[in-house]
This record gives sequence, structure tokens and C-alpha cells, in this order.
Amino acid sequence: MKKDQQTTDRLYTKKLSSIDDFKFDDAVAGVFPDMLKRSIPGYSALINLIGTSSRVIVKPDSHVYDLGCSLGAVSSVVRNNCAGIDYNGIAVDSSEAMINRCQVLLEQNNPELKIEVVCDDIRNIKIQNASLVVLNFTLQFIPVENRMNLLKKIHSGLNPGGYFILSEKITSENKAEQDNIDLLYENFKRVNGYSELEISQKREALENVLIPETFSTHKNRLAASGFKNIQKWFQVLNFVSIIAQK
Ligand code: GEK
Repeated sequence: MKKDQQTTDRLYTKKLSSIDDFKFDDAVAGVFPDMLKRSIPGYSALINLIGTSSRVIVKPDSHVYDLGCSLGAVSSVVRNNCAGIDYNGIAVDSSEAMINRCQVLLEQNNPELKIEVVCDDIRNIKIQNASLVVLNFTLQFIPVENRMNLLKKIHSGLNPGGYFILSEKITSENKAEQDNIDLLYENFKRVNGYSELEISQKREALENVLIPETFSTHKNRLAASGFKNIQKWFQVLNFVSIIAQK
């Protein structure tokens, strides 16, 4: 098999007799960059924006957390933009398949600047002395009842003036808007080469795993967790990124 065939997401091309809940296993980790590029509109632009912004956000002697890091795209772009700033990068993911690959990729692309790579549930880890915490499309996989506590922990671990970046797939405030966005999002996936079968099987696999909420739910929860200056700073279709400060 050619290399680009091995790294192309074909996980849902064949008709499956039953569809299991989506898992971040080895098969997913192996095709993940292709999957994100074809499934999250604006993903690369957002990663670049996080990188260029980190240059004015990250402070010397502070910690930068990439929570739900997958293959370390956020950790890597922050590191590339923050050369000369002496900070500690910490990348956390609960998937062993992701973390093993993340470790190798981060060592390959800039081995002098170490980033600590941790395989754990982000609900368990301690956050302290942070100038930047990023949850890029990860909160949506945390049970809704645990989300407030996680945000409170992040707020408490940030230094005064520190930044939090939260990116999520969102639901619309009403059915007409949701129908519209569904139509446009399915078109985005189709244009990116996914078949109707792939789109519907993936939707079913994610149904109980990725639980999106509205923008106002996120904004209210951030405010209730103590954040200020809560702003939507990026959106493409139903994929939104919010920046907030302690
Ligand atoms: C990127 N941020 O490329 N604890 C730790 N990790 C978790 C947990 C948890 N409780 N739940 C899910 N994950 C990345 C993309 S992907 C987004 C993030 C997506 C991890 C999970 O293993 C996966 O690697 C990641 O969160 C979500 O910018 O696939 O849509």
C-alpha cells in the first residue's frame, strides 16, 4: 500500500453490520491528521492562529497546557512560535495510541525544546502556574456533568491575566439554523471526499461520544467558572473557538 493510502481516513468506507462508539485507538491515530483536515473546517487556520497568538501570550517560567493533545499539533505550533521564551510545555491525552505517536512527532520536529507528554485523563491532572491552557476540540468528549469542574480547575491553575482557548463543535440555538448548518457541514465533508455512507456511519459512531452544546452554554459556563473577556475569536460553520482570560 502506498504511504498516502495508509494515512488516508477510510475507517467508515465499508458498510458495517453494527457501529461501535467512536474510540481514539490505533486505527484512528494512524489517519488522524487527514481525518481532522477533512472533518473540521478551518482546523489548519485555527492551529496557525493559536501559534502566532501564543507568541504574545506565553510567559517565561510559566506552564503551557495542551489538553487532549492527540498528536500534539497545538504543542508543536506553540513551540515553533515561542522560540526564546523559556516556558514548560505539557501535552496530555488519555489515548495511549495518540500519546505514543505524539511523543515521537514532538521529538522529531524540534528535539531541543522538550515538551512533557503525559498519558492521563485531563480530569485527573494538576494545572498550575499556567500562562496558556488550550482545549482544542476536547471538552466535547468530556461528560457534560464534569465540564464545569474542569473549567474551574483550569481557571484556578492560570496565572492572573493568563489565557484559555476553548475550541468546540457547537449546536445552533434553533432548528432552522441547525438544519442549515448540517446541510453545509455535510457538503463540506462530501467535497472533502467522504461518501454518504462514511458521513452517516461516522455520525452514528460519534452520537454518544461527542456531545456538542450551544455557544451561549459555553459562554455562560466560562463566566460561571470565573473567566473574563470571553470572546469568540474564530468560527467556520459549526466549529468555534473562544478565547478568555483569568
Ligand atoms: C488537536 N487537540 O489536534 N482526557 C484526556 N484526553 C481526552 C479525554 C480525557 N478525558 N477525552 C478525550 N480525550 C487536538 C485534537 S481530538 C478532537 C483533539 C477530535 C482526547 C482524545 O483521546 C483525543 O485525542 C482528543 O481528546 C480529541 O488540536 O478528534 O475531534
